[in-house]
Amino acid sequence: MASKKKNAVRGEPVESIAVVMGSDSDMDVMQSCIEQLGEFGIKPVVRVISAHRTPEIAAEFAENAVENGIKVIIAAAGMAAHLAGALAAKTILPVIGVPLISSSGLEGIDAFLSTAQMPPGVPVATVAIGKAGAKNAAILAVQILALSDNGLAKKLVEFKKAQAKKVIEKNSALRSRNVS
Ligand code: RP5
Repeated sequence: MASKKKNAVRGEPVESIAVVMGSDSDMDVMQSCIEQLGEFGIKPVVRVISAHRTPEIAAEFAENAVENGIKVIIAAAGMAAHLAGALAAKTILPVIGVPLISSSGLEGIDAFLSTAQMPPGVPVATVAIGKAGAKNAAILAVQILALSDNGLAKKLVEFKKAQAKKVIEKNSALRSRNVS
């Protein structure tokens, strides 16, 4: 399993996916990302790191991510959300950005634009604002790992089947209640 490999340098167990968020106030939403990863059997590295309040730690985390066995970084932040971009600037790993709704009153559009509008040469794979994006970030990260992990690829196939089954069941339930 990708998430249980040993660190080649220190011989410690390492996790393949990092979930980094700008503040502990982001945890409510990012919990759904962590739970979604858990459904695929992945326990991520989880950190609170701020691009603005702890820029040196953000740079250090990204610079050491490859050596620490991380393969995909999920970065979530609200307001002027530069975390995903700041991490992407310092690593060759794929970075998935999750824009979050904060108390700014802009419903996450501020974070969405800050995360998505990266200059050419430093991509951030930006997902939807909030909980849907948090969940999709987990699935996208698993899809990236599944390119070289058959076990995860099989789990993704099952996930898609289960998802489709739920929709078909909801449609049947609706029809049995004679909703035209
Ligand atoms: C961002 O500012 C964080 O990601 C969070 O969404 C927002 C507000 O942070 P707190 O003031 O709640 O720590 O950097």
